[in-house]
Amino acid sequence: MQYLYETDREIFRALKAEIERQTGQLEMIASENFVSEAVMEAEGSAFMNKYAEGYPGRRYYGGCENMDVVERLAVERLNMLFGSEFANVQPHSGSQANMAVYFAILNPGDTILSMSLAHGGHLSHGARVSFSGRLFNVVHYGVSKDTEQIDFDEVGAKALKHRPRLIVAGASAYPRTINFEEFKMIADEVGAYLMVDMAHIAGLVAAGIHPSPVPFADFVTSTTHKTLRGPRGGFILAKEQYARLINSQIFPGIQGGPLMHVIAAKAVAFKEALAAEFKTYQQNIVKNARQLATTLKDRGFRLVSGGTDNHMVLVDLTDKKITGKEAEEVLEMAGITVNKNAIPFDPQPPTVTSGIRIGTPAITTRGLTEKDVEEVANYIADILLDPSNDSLIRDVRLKIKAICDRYPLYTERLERYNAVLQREK
Ligand code: DSN
Repeated sequence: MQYLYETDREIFRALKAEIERQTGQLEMIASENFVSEAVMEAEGSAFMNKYAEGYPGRRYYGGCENMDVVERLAVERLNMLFGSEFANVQPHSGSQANMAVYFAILNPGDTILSMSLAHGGHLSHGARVSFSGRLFNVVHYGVSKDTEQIDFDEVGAKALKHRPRLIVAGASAYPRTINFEEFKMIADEVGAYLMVDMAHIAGLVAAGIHPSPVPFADFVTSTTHKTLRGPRGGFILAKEQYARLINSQIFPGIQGGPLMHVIAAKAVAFKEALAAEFKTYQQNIVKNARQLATTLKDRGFRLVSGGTDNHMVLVDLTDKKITGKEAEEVLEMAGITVNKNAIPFDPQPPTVTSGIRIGTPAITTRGLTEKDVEEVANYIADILLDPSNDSLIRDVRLKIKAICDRYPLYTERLERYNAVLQREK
């Protein structure tokens, strides 16, 4: 860190402050996680200097022999992890993975049937403000009012009525198991392709804790940095018959040079995910989320769909005297980071919301157990029920700090940063 410090103190200080923020509070944003030191080493490396447009063995630049090793390993490991026939590890993000699949099989104006953002879907599944909503004719399904789970009657009826060319399954704020087989049956009935965006649950799928979409979907897209605990990025899985089509849509279709340092870090994360401990880690994520749900319910909070099957809960705050936005802010003051989130049929606008989404992947990486989660959930409840109580917030902040000290993270890295600063004194 000496080099960064000497070259750019502003960035060094921001980096040090960020690692202190990440380690000194509880990260409970459902889509975030902490990568290993090995993943960070692979990404912060000389791999970032290399152009490698093309694919292993077929590059548009010389000097790619080490890039080929890296990308082949990433692809092999990913296929092993998910039992897939074909993988492309070049998408810079989940959105770009989705874009490549859309461009591979759709023409502008074609119809997509996907989950509404307001009911837990994702921007890149056809929200009007995203490229996907601007280029395609998008029809949405949602959850049923009674169960707050995906309404397959609605999915089936809309598929028959609108005859989409593509059905998209997958969500960013949905706490229940998704039945991919049912989606496949509907897609077959109307002759549509099925794409599953498993970004949130990829780690659970890899560990066999959530049913896999791979046997049912024509295309599976994902990010690498959520439950899967890799670097920020995306990938696409498909049947071998789509390999050339998908490859050409990523490059040269929508991307130029792949980020080889990120692909190296993805390869490391996939190796970690293939290890036996990863399954235990994923089981613990789900146990912790269930504990969070149980304690919050015991404290009088209503959860969307009544609970959770995965790594997150969605808390409905409509009967409490606090909005999602206020809840996010007050919990942050107490050292617990969550995000405001629309709940199905939310009367508030997306900038305010009536809900918060709370996830357990990152705290489980730190090592928190169900007992710790019960303690944290009680602090969350205390604060949300009495959000103007400043002394309570201060008190909880200290208790959260104590939990963080019990489960340290990136200790050596922090020591290195501090050592650099010490030399200044
Ligand atoms: N923005 C991510 C999330 O928080 O769920 C999805 O891409």
